Amino acid sequence: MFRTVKETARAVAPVAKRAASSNVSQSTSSSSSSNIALAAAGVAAVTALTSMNENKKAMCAVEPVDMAILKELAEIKKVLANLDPTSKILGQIEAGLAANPDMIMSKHFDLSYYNSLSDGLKARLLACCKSGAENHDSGVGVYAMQPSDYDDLKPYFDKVIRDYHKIPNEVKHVTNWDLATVADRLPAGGKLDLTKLGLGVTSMRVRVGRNLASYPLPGAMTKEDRLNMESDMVKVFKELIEDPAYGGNYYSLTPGSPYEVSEKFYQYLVKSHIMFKDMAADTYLASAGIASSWPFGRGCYVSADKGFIVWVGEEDHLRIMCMKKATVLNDVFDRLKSACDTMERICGNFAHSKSYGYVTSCPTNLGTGMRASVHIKIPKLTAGGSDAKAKAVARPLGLSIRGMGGEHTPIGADGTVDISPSARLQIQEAEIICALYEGIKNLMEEEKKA
Ligand code: ADP
Ligand code: CIR
Repeated sequence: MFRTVKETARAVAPVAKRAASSNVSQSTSSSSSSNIALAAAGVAAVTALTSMNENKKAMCAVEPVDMAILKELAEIKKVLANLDPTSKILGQIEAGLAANPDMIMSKHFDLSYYNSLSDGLKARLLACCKSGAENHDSGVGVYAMQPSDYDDLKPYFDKVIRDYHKIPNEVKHVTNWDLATVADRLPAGGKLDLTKLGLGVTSMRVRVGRNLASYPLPGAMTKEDRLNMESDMVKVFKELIEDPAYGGNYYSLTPGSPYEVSEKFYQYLVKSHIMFKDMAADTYLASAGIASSWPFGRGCYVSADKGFIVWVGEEDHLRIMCMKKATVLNDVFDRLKSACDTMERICGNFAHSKSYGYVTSCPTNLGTGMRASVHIKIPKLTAGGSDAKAKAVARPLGLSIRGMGGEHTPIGADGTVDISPSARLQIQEAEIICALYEGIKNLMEEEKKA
């Protein structure tokens, strides 16, 4: 083993050296495939070196470490890190795998597939992988940049998607909102009534992520794209505002927009769970380019009764949602279906993939793009202020636990959490809302037992 590693390091060292010097002497924007291959060889050399170094104590009885190679390769590593962006990101992906072997992006990044691509597709793949390359604590680490990325880079994305969504075979996603098709899972009368589970008025929300086929996905949008898309959406919202079934207002964060709101009002909207948080603070979204040009092109439409909301310019072009403090889940689900139909009629078809359903920036949201959640109190499962036990109990029930302000926020001091079915892909919309109802029932039983 030691000999093999060392031999590898020896074999690739001259190649890596050439990579370093050839890149240094060339323009920094060079990304020719030969440079990439050389840089990749450099990265391999560094990996071999690292492994060799780690093993040196155990192996020194066999043969001492060659300090000259060690020094030489450390220098190459430094040069590679400052080379053209292509070499840099390949090195970051490699380092990401070492730092976090479970990260889905780097786990499935296959250099031979990458090398088989055209220069254009290579650049597109690396752009998708940038977030995980720069944030080694990512769980997924990859965001699509164009609606067509999932299909054009299918050999890579299919592995990522099947791994995250735990789909062993070919993905076959079907869109179906019709609750009549899941009648066997509904209580008699078809109502998903939370009072039957012992709950009172509950804060419920169902959202879907949607993207317009005519723009790049948020990670690749220019400031101009963002402003143009917001203008297109303002035309759509004007139609809704004139419709008595919707009414309401559009609130923009774009400086100078006729719909611009004050910082104070924006904070009120965030606190009221109506508007999204400052994305620039999210390092995953920032690395992906999704948070770029903040706050330009960002805003939200709110219906007159505040129950129907559309976010513009967050992780997806649109997040369309219905919210209500009520007792029957069907209310928000049925209203969202009808509102999505209205939106799609006005906006034109949303970006869609034959294999993966509705296209979203993050592969975790593909398919339905739907998250259906309620805020419920589980003080025993969250005793001591930690959500660890609640998460451990919720996972096998197919539920995710989030904080009161959404993802990556703390749970309520009184033990209130946000719960939602985790599945988004190869599950139908109608099944998700049933899964939420069943999940609430199961989690409350666990709370009683705790
Ligand atoms: P998303 O659900 O779109 O993935 P987040 O988890 O960040 O994004 O949540 C977005 C906002 O929606 C947050 O302010 C969160 O508190 C709010 N929210 C989510 N579910 C509910 C709910 N059932 N009731 C009230 N607010 C909710
Ligand atoms: C990660 O990989 O951990 C982040 N990119 C977040 C992934 C979760 N998905 C999401 O927020 N839509």
